[in-house]
Amino acid sequence: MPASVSARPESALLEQIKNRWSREPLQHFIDNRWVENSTRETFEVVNPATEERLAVCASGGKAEIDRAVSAARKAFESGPYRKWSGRDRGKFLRRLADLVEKHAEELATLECLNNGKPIAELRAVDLPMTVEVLHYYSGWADKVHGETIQPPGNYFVYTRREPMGVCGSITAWNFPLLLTSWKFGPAIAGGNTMVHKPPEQAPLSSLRFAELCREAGLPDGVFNVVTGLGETAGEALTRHPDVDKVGFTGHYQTGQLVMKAAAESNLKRVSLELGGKSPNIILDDADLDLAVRGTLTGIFFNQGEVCCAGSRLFLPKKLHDPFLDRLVSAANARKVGDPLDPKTEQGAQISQEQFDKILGYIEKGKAEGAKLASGGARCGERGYFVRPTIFDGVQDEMAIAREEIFGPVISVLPYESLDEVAQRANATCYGLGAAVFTQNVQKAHSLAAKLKSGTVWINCYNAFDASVPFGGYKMSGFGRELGQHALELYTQVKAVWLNLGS
Ligand code: TXE
Repeated sequence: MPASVSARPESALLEQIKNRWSREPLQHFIDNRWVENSTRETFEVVNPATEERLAVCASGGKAEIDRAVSAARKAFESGPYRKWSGRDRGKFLRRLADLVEKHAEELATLECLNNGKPIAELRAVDLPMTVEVLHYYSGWADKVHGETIQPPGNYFVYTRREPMGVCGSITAWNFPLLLTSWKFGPAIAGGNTMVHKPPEQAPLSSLRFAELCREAGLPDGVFNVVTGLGETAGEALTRHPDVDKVGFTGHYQTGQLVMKAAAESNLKRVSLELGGKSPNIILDDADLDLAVRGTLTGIFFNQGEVCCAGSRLFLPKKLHDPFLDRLVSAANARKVGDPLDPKTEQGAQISQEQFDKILGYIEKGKAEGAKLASGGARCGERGYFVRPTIFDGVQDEMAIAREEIFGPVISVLPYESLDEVAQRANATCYGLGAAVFTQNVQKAHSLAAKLKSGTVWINCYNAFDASVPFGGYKMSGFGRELGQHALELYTQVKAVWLNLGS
């Protein structure tokens, strides 16, 4: 990190990053070396804040996935990694955490240019949490073990917790580096090897991460990165007969394709972290300052491109006007713009496609009769910036209240009673996050129990830690990332029976 985290990234660093990644076309990182694509196919990576080309990446397909999977298989079955003890893997994860920390400013700047999110958030959230995740799983690596069981009869039984094998990982563009670490940490702690397909919109930090893995001493073939599109590289990975597991983050419809491909190939294990339409419920005794702050974080953090964004705000009639007044003035005061400016609070949306999608939902909201209380338009002339947008008077059946927008758009839904609000909050196909703001402990916990959601935040929003499981109910997916639970996705249990004689 630079001497002052309140400074812009240094211009020498910016130049160095731009020069390095604009060398074209980039290659895949397979078996600890840069590998050319088998065809001339490429895709462009754009800086969403300027709409300028940042890099040209190799568009990998079946041939590259085959090559990466065979490197990962070899490393898993017979490479030096096979001989690494859990403690060795833990030491490696610690070395990698230190290297990521050492290069944090470079990685934050690279991600800022590629993803468009504010440098301040990268320095405060994405990078520190990536380091924490690696440290956290370094601690688990030598604690993945089985149990002993004494069934009836003269037997001694023990279980072994073994790695899955070759694990595929397919991630989304909203937290490119951080999501990579969420899959990498438990996969390596569990003794697996990996083939990673980063999002085509933001693949650069994954490539740099792979280089750092090599520098930290990860043997050849253990972590491989193939850049490419979902329907080619992603599809080839999910259909590959020699991949044992795929961890996926993205849209629920893509999740369905991943499951289908897994089912039709080799029944590889699948875990899915998908979207949401998360309710944020304010009770009439809530601490208003806290609730407004939590609501802002819930919807506007990371430009609203968060799977658990609190996009449905349930407000009791009594609090409606004062709460909305505060929310609107705080939203209007948010600094939207240049992601490299450390004072910026909201950066650019990831792509033209996402930008159009969000503006399309805003038009739909207006057409369906919701009342625009703030925002509702692009910000500036260049770059994919959208003003923080608040819709009031939203009805449950409107598209903006039902569908995942994945942008800085919140719908205000008035309610009358607690029973009603719990039922309406749950009336969605999703179940990823939910929040309750109240000073009444009984109400808080009784609502928390009723909400069908993998996470419930009470008097906070978007609180995360490497040690706390995160994942979905219903169509928000299954399997838990982070915490001890994630190790279950990357290990399998073997029971060994020993006959002790009659
Ligand atoms: O997601 P996709 P996209 C939501 C959000 C957003 C929408 C579309 O609403 O507007 O999804 O975003 C890879 N087989 N979320 O199009 O397509 C793809 O290359 C295998 C919610 O980016 O799901 C990328 O690496 N892989 C979300 C990853 O899947 C395939 C985060 C995610 O892309 C594939 C992102 C296929 N057939 C978007 N097709 C969240 N829950 O956090 C695509 N991919």
